[in-house]
Amino acid sequence: MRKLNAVLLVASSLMPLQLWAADSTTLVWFDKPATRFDQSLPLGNGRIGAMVFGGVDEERIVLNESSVWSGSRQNADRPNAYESLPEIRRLLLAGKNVEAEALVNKNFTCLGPGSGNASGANLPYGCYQVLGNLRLKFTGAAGGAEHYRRALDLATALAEVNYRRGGVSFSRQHFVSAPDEVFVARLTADKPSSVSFTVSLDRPERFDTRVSGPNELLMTGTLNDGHGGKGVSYAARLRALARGGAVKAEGRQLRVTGADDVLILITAATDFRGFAGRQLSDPVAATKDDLEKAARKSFEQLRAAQKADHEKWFNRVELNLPATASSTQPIDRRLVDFAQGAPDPALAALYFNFGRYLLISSSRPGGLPANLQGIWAEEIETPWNGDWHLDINVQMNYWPAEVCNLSELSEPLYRLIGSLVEPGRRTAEAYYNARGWVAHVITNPWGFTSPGESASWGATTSGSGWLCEHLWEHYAFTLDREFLRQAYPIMKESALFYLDNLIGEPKHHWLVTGPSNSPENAFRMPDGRQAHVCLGPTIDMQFLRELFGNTARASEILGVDSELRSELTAKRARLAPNQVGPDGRLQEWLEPYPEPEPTHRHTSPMYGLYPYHEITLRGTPDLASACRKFLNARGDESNGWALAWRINLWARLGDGDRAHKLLTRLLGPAGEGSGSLPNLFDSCPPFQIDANFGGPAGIAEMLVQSHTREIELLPALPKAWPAGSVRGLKARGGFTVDMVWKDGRLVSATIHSTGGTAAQVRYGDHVSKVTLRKGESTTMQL
Ligand code: FUC
Repeated sequence: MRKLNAVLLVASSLMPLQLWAADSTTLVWFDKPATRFDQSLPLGNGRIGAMVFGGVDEERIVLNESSVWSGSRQNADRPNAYESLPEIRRLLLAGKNVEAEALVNKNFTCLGPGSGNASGANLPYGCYQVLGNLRLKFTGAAGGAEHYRRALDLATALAEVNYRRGGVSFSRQHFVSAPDEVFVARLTADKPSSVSFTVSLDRPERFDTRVSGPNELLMTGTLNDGHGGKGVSYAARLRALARGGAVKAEGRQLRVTGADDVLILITAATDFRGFAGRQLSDPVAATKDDLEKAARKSFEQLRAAQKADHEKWFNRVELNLPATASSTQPIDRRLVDFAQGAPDPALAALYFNFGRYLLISSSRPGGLPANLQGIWAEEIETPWNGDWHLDINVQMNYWPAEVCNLSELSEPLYRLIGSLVEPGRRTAEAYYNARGWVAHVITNPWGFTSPGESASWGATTSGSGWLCEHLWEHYAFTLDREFLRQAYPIMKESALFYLDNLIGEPKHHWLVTGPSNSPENAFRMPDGRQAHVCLGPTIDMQFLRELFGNTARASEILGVDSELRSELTAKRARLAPNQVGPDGRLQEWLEPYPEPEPTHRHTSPMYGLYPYHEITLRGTPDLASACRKFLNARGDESNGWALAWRINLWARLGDGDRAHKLLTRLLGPAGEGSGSLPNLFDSCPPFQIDANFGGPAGIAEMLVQSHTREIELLPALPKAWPAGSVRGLKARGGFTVDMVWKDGRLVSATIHSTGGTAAQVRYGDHVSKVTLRKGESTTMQL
């Protein structure tokens, strides 16, 4: 691969800097310590997270554990809410949306107090919280630090801090190991007896740290369950293993003096016993057990196991884009230069790799899914409770998983979906007197499925249907029939819910949902008043065509439920169609209502273009053109995740340069607004990880698409990437795609089959058929 990389650099018209080629796409580095969370470097094993600041006088490392969630189960469903449903619907059918919305607010929201609002830390809804801070205060060396460098290697998941101070070179290496369930830091110096510091563990609240052994600290605490009782209990245990010098307890901290080098191990656990995680009852004992096991291994053994584990995922895909002079810089300056117009194609590859890295680090089979901040949070009250939002955000987190060959890492999302079925059935009954299950806009580890507390955003019913897309797409990529067999009942019950909730609208007698919303957007009624609650928003109709279609297809593949299949197929045909408004835009609602905010961040009616694919360039050119008009009117300025969605949308419209323009905007330094924070985390604002996944999914979508029963190569290659190569991207039907391109043209493509099916491969107007058995490959030279 290195060789290929070098060839590409020479081929590139951009200034080649071969030396930096590999690093510029896999290394995020700074020449100074972080003073803020959004400058620190993320590490994680899916469960334990760490953010490395790299201070020279004092180091702070923010620690996380994915199940540190306050709150607990609650019954937020309004009993007998369904009694209001006929009247809400009557008002909507009579065009009295404002009055219907008032009734939704009165009788059709969740039960409080404060369920699902943005400050759930001490409420039953709960909040994802920081585990704590590891603090090291260095003693001994004086003066300023020279040759400072703090780097995160995405390829091997290692964060390093190096500097020289008082004539001594200091070095720190950090990683979080999945195989050994441990955070590891090693502190070394090039002169004996030079490593001296105190070490402590703390948290903004609800913690007790004590010395639990000659070289050990134990921090424990119990979170608020929101009902005035005990919630999740956590434990974090640290051991400092010094070579040379001494480690001694000092109050509630440890003091290391005059060591040659020191190994710090931290284990963490909670007693969360919900839909995912380790199902422990004694986190204190678990941290002891994990620590004893890890401490029996050397640093080299721990690192070898962690590196091999990370590489197993990371090396499945490789994207090479040319490096330039800009690519050699620290990441904060690189972002600024790029925003000012300096070419740096390798930065897109770095961003792509960072997204894959973050998924590997925040979502592992058996664990909880990546939340609004992945697993990285420094707060007790994390923005939006660090939960799972179901009207784009958690879904976007998993957009890159299939195409980027990290299919198995979606398993936590499937667990979450499965966990919503039972509470979702209760919600379906309480509000809609319906069969099946429903989830609205937000959820948490406690099975929250009720509507949100305000009709303006909380009445959206697309959450559960949108989640089911991920079940089908996993099958579409992998052809894993056993997975489909397990997923089918969840899809079926979701479809049953919507079947029971379709009503005929009076004008065309189309079947529509209602009450519902076009996520978080408002419109004006003919009398000028503003409303959100409506019948049949376009997104609902699109995801229902998708859900009904996929469920019917699954029932056919599995040979079950033929009657239901007929019903789904018949009702699907009667759903309100996509409509083009008088101004040529794809319409967002049943009527071409004017909007108070024409550049609203959500692009919900684009759901049919991406992630679903009922609107395609060649299949429905008129609708594709209506999407283009819609997107032009929405504009290119928006929140982080909204920019990321637009990248995918323009890629589906075959406009690589527009997609690249939005990627450039997403990579722009965020400041107080949207874009990229110095450590490459996405700013919504504030920090929200969805665009870190949606952006890379968009990059993949620019390179290969497979939603039209064809594998399309380089469907949206921007002029900014004239040369490059990619290996390992996935296409639906069980294919892996490798490509090399030069001067903006495809040079060669290799298609590997893992599914043993036939495919049509397209490059521009050039179409060819390939039929491969499982394990076979074919290479096309152009
Ligand atoms: C959705 C978005 C907001 C924010 C929140 C977490 O509600 O509309 O912008 O991203 O999720």
